Amino acid sequence: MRLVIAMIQDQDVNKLLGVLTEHGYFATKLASTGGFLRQGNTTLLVGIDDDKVAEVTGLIKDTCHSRKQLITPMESVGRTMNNYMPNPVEVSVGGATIFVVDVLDFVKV
Ligand code: 2BA
Repeated sequence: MRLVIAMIQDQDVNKLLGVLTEHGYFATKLASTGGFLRQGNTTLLVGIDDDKVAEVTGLIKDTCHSRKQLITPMESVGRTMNNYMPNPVEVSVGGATIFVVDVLDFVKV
């Protein structure tokens, strides 16, 4: 068994949970925060059989979109400087960051 851990943008969550459920997958949604932007995102946990990894990662890829976001560099590193206002920088966020890990044991009681 494998555990898919997917960090996605909040805007894609409802659609992706619908797609996963339609295809018969169980998922858990966790509220998370990106370490760089310090903004809310969503982490999904999806436990699946080994042979379903390609299908699940494909569904995530098809559903989650990349978006551009403007950030002020000093905000992202948590520093402040008087009278210094750096130009905003554009970063591309998503579609999704996906980890697939082996599951040693899976029990439902
Ligand atoms: P954040 O950490 O808020 O990162 C948002 C976006 O900022 C990233 O998009 C990337 O384009 C940029 N970014 C992040 N760290 C950077 C850095 N050190 N230098 C320059 N640019 C940087 P994505 O790569 O699509 O990541 C979206 C979210 O997925 C991340 O939000 C984070 O919550 C998660 N994530 C991405 N890679 C990860 C990893 N290796 N481990 C754990 N979480 C990760």
